Amino acid sequence: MNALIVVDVQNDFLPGGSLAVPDGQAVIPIANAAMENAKRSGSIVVATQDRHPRNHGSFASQHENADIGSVIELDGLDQVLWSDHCVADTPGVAFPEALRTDLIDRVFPKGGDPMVDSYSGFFDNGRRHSTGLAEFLRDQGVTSVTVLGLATDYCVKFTALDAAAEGFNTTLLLDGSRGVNLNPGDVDAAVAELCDHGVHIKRVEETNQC
Ligand code: VGL
Ligand code: ZN
Repeated sequence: MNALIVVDVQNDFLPGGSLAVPDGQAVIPIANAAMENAKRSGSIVVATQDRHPRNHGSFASQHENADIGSVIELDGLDQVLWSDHCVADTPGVAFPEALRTDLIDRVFPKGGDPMVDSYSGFFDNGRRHSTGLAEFLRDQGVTSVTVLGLATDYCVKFTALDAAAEGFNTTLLLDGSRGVNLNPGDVDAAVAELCDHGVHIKRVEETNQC
C-alpha cells in the first residue's frame, strides 16, 4: 500500500502569507493531481499541518532583539527563528481554497508545543512526541510513501527523512515541492542529504533518479 504525504500546503507558506515560500503556489496543482492519482489507485492521502500556538518559541517575536532567520537555543535545541506563522485558528493555518482537501484521508497537526518546533510530520525536532503518523500508516498497511509540499529544505526534508528512518520506501516529488533557501543552496543540500538516506528523488512523469 502506498501513501501520499502532502506537507504543509497552507496559506501562510504561500505568496501573501506570513512565511511565504517562493513560488509556493506552484505545488497546489501538482498536489491536486498527485492526490487524484493516489485516490484513483487506492492509495491513502494524508496531510501534515503546521499549527502553532500564538506564543510559539520558533517565532522571533517571542524573543527580545531576535532577528528572523537567526538561530537561538530553544529548550536545548538549535532553533531558526521565523516570522509568526500558522497560528491556530487564523486564516494562515488553513489549507488554500484551491487545494483538494476533500481527497485527504487524515490531517496530522504538528508544532503545538511552544517549546519545541516540529518540522517532520512524524516527530517534533527533539523526537519527544510522535504525531501518530507512522502508526497510522502501518495500521493501513502502508509500506511506501511519496512526499511533496512546503518547504523542501525544512518540513518536506525532515518528513521524508523520518519516513525513510521509519522503514517506508520513500520518494520525494521534487517538482511538487518548493524550498525557502534561507541560505543559497539549502534546497540542493536537502536533496543530496535525502539521496544519501535512501530517499528516491522523482519529478512528475519521471522515473527515479536515485
Ligand atoms: C516550516 C519553517 C517553520 C515548513 C514550518 O513547513 O517547512 N518551515 N515552520
Ligand atoms: Zn512552523
